[in-house]
Amino acid sequence: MSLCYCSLIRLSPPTSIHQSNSLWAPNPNRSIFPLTTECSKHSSKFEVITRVRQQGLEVASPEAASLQVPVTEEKPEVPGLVNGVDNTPETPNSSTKLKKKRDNEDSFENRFKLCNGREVFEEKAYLVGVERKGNVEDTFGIEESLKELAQLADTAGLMVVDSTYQKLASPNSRTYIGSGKVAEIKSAIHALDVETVIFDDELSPGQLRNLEKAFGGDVRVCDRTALILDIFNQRAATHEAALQVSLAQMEYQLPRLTRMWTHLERQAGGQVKGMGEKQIEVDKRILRTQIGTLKKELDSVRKHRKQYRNRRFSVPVPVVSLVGYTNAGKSTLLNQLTGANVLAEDKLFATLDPTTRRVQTKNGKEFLLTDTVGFIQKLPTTLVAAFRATLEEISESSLLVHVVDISHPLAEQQIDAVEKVLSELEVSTIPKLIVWNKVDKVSDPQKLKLEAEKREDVVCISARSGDGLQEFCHLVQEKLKDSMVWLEALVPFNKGELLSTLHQVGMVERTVGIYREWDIGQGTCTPSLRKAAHTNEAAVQTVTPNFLI
Ligand SMILES: Nc1nc2c(ncn2[C@@H]2O[C@H](COP(=O)(O)OP(=O)(O)OP(=O)(O)O)[C@@H](O)[C@H]2O)c(=O)[nH]1
Ligand SMILES: [Mg+2]
Repeated sequence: MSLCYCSLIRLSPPTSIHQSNSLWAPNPNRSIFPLTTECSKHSSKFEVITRVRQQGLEVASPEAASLQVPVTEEKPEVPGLVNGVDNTPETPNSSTKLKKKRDNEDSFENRFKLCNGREVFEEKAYLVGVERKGNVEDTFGIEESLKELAQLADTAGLMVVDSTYQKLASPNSRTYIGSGKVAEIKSAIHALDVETVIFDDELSPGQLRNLEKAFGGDVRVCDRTALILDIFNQRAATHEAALQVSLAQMEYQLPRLTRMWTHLERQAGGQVKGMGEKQIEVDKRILRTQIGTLKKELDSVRKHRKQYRNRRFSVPVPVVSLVGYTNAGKSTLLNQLTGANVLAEDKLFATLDPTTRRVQTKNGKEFLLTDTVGFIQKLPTTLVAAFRATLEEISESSLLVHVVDISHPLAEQQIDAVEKVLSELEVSTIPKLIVWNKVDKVSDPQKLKLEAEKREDVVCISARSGDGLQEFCHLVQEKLKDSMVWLEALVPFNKGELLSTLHQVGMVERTVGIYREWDIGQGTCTPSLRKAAHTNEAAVQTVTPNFLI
């Protein structure tokens, strides 16, 4: 695996978005001119940044005046160096320059921050979106979508300095946005010293290439998918998650390999046309081989996990999966109910790997509760599919608990986005319970609770304070009951301990006595129970409800 990684890094151009583990390291190809506190030369630039940093992200609408920041060609000051020794005389002018250089260095230092347990360079990012005219499917609205993109960028360790969008009937096939907008963004990003431009939708390989060309060589261009992949890459904690992310990144990278070899043609003055093309083919082949190796490794890791899961299923406790929009409070709920110590924080995609814990309710019943990766709008299903572990947990559940951050202004839209992913994953048939979480954050919790009561399968909770959790557990039991089948079980005298297991995993309506011998009447039990009785293997599975059938 490490071999794959190394060669992947070698393959990637320094400006590529998907460099494993070093994605947001400073771009080695560019000199970074961090903000200075001097307002003379860069006064307009300084104002823009402080406004953004003080008030959070502001979305510049197309109607709003575009950033009128003059494009100032900055040249790095190179003091006179002889044999590495600074021999520049200390004139008042040069001391100002030195001070400025020192300020720059300080500012550069300040841009390293701890993100997901690693020190990363906080690149400046500029966000771009497209509002599609008359598109009813864009329920989020462009400004909200860009705010969410800003949260994603923040989670990835970037500093968002500004954003903009354009209203279009459909995205431009060559550059996603119109040429006028490209020029406007180009001048803004150069004035703001932006290192990365992030687009809110997935860009085609051609669009990516054209935009990078238009903005200039040292500005990275990436899209929402690449950003999410980077967050996944930073946060993958288990071996399987790391493999999954690498695979998803390589598959994303494959069609986008083209641009990094164009420099060969440029260097050769266009005389060896096709040279880059051949190299691309070689690289694609290498990448495909790496993808194949990764898939094999993933298969073997999954086999191991499957064995573990099968062992888990030998104790037939129903599995309840928490699904929902990212940041809805799934992990907080798991932690509250089970005392698990899953990372729960106000960041997108805090959870990547499913965690399962046993929940013991007050009436002695048990179920397994699984926390899963959150969903997000505009999430390519192929990316969700990469998280097979999560999918397996979801598809093998007896019940899905859809956790909703009801205090979020776009709760309805988030619900729709989650439902869309669930239907794409073909798990819509699994019974569902809706949980309106974070009721402590809404202005009128009482009104909300009344509203929830009117609806079927909705319960209001605060995972943080614990409010409503008892009712939640009760409803989970009720919903699980719906998915059970009726059966009569005759428990042999010498297997009396099975009764307590039955009470744990099923809902025992009536116990009429314990029989001394096996006496299974026709039609009173499942064929598997009868078989078990005859072979005297009173395995629990044979007498549990249909979540095992
Ligand atoms: N006020 C309030 N905050 C909550 C509640 N539940 C969760 N939170 C907060 O919401 C944020 C996200 O919570 P998580 O539990 O990490 O959310 P998640 O759904 O697991 O998120 P992902 O793993 O990113 O998909 C954290 O800051 C929690 O403290 C709640 O009931 N009330
Ligand atoms: Mg979580």
